[in-house]
Amino acid sequence: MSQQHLPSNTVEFTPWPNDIAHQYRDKGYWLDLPLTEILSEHRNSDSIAIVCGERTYTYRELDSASSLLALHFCEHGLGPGDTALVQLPNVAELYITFFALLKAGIAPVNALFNHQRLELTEYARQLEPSLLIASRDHALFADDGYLEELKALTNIRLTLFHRENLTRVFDKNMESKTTNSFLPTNPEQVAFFQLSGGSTGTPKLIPRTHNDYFYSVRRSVEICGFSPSTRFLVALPAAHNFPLSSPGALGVLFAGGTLVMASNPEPTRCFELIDQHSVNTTALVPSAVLLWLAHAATAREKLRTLTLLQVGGANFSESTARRVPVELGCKLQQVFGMAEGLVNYTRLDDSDEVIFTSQGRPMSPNDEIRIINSEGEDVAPGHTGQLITRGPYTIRGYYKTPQHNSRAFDNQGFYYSGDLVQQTPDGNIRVVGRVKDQINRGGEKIAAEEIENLLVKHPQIINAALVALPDERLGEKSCACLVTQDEKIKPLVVRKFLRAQGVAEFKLPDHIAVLPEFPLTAVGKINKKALRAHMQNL
Ligand code: AMP
Ligand code: DBH
Repeated sequence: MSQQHLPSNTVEFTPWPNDIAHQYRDKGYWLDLPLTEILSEHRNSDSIAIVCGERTYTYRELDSASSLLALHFCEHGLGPGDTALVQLPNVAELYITFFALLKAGIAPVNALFNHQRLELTEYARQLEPSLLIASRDHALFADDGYLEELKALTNIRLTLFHRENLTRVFDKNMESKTTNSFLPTNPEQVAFFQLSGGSTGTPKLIPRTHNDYFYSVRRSVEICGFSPSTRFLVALPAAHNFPLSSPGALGVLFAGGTLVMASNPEPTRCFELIDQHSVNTTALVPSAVLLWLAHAATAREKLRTLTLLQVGGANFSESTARRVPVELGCKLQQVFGMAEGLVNYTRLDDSDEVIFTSQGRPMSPNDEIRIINSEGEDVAPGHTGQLITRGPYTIRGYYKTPQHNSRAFDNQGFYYSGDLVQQTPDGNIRVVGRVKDQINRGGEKIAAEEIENLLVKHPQIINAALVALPDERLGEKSCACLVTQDEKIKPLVVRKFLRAQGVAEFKLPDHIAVLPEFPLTAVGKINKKALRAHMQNL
């Protein structure tokens, strides 16, 4: 499927075929409403939408602050066809900004707060944003050096900083004079970009339309039973697809509940927030669950109000899963999702067996999944194969990467997830491995090729292969295997070299090993399977 060529005030993406789009509309999945409608039902409510440190925002204030900010964008001549690069920590302003951009028809990418120069520059290169929204609390923006670099690379016309000019625009004491008469982009067009964990040299952007994303949020809310009484702790990086949409913050706001912001999943502070704000629901990655379990041994009473813990993003062992209700005193829901679309949930009324031993099943009746072998044939029931999928909220192509798209999607529009799964007779999915060249470091994904490309730029490094090694806490850690000119090359030097290239900290190799040569496959590629086995046996 080729990318659609559109008028200049729209953003490019690969559309669903017309007949399929019709079906999704007929079934009521696509409502042709913009994502801003997430706020519509509770727009005038004085109940609390967001608790962020000492500050709170009611629904009315959230709506009015985002309108003021949208107006500010419009006054600067920004609107449909424009894109924005946003990097904010876990603060209320992240959602205010998100809704403001949607209202003004500007399509943002929300970079994670731990992304560094390399990632941001790549997103900017691909998106050519007209607007930058960032935080001076991030080392990159502490002074204007990097900002100037970005400006030289792009056409950024407006820059707003958190707690500086961004916050002044919508100071919550200012009553909105606006009437919400903005024009978001057409609901079948791109609303914003999600980030892919990736498995290739360059990070990929995921265009999500209003129609598809809104459906995924509404359906998630239905499955997870979110309601006005949901009090959700945002502890994972807020821009990530899981805490944003499964049902995440957008689900909470759609349901009329309350968000409580935590800067990260560190248990001491999170337990206090849960206690103080009667939080009943949250979403974590498995490595954070382990920290919470350890902390709960002495502070369990702080979790009195917690009723539901969603866990996803990386492999979650059955033995840890079984500890959740016993030691944290709440229900467990497993979530297996991807920013490209498909999200699987165990259902709240599933048996313990399903909840503890599977990662759930697709949320939509129209999610099509196939589990295939390396020849592309469906495996026998219960056998292991790669999960491929298409459906009403799974993208048909990454942004502006035709070559990669021809590999990541087949001509039927199925997305190749790279995950190895099995399906149980009752239709639930177990994630058992992966074929994509990626390390899943406690839910943070590292594309091996991206780091290998950086490593071989070092004059002493002849060849590099990044592989996953098992880790008790994170599930996996990364190990950079190097063939070098100087076998005494110091790990410190290698890490410093990578850091100097501006790569996010979590992508720096945990281990570095120098080898005389790499095991090769029959065709002469690095045999990563053999390499991983070799490293594990050392
Ligand atoms: P991303 O590309 O960053 O959106 O990450 C999506 C990937 O995370 C999936 O394709 C899986 O590899 C992994 N993942 C997400 N949820 C789970 C889970 N519950 N169990 C195992 N792996 C998961
Ligand atoms: O890991 C993920 O990307 C993920 C996990 C759970 C996701 O995107 C989601 C739920 O929506």
